[in-house]
Amino acid sequence: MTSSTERTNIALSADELASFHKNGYIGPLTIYSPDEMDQIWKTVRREALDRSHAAYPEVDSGIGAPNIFNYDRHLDIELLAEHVCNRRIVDRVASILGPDLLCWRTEFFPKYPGDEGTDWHQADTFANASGKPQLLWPGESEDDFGAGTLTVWTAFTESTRENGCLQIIPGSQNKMNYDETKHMDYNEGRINSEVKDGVPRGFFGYDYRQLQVDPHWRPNEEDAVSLTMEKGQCVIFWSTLMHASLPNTATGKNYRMGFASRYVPTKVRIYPDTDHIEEYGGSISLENWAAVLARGEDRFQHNKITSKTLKGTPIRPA
Ligand SMILES: O=C(O)CCC(=O)C(=O)O
Ligand SMILES: [Fe+2]
Repeated sequence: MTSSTERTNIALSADELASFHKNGYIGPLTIYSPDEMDQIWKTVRREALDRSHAAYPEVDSGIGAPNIFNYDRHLDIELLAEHVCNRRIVDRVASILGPDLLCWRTEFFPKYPGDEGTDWHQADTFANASGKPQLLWPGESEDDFGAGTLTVWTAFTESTRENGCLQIIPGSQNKMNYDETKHMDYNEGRINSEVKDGVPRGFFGYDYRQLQVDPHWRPNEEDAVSLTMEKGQCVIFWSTLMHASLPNTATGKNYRMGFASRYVPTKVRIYPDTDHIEEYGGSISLENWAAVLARGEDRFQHNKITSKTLKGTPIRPA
């Protein structure tokens, strides 16, 4: 296959794009074969234990705990830097956001047997936990409804209903049911303690219901779709789409590991007037943070961009 045919094949088709605009998500899409994914995850899992070059090395929390110290490991782990620039991902994201793309955040989302599901939520400015907008689209003021970010959630292990797959409500991306300027209080003791509409769920120590615009509203769970995925598949969705996950009710070693990469076009301002973030009971300095130009070029220069990992290896945009 020539590279030009491959490029045409990787972009979203007209039908896929139409479906994305209607439903707010597209997928599952295959990025890696299950064997390739196994190999990548095996290496990443081992390398993640070495935090000596991590952007936020303060606390050794391992990748068992979803918290801010596990943000942005693509900045020090080469395979993750390659993942966020993978053409199978970024060419599809470019079909939606345009050719010039920044990856501004990655996060591990593990669910181990016994873990609660993730609360239903939507994120637009990402002020949800930190209290301060983390994204500002051109022309958007801090209180407006903006466009959020595109999240590419890749199943690093198989993701099933039993081990806590992602759920979404198709078409819910254009109306925010949550007000990110409201406050949520963090309480570690809340983890694994609540059942919401019959499902054990929480938001990693927060209760996302605290942000509801209407405290009496309930998500329409009958409309929810459970996104089961083979390892190596991903789903692309607006962060403003209603999303959640099921609890992991499996036993033994059946954990699911999601890896979320978040993209915006280069015109967006990331972390405006912010030098640190406080979320999930921790605080990190953004001194080592930089966006990665994952595709195309940066004609705006609004944001700090790095072309190397924190270990000094080159990062090559697609
Ligand atoms: O994996 C999960 O449970 C939640 C993922 C999520 O909220 C996200 O990727 O934005
Ligand atoms: Fe989310």
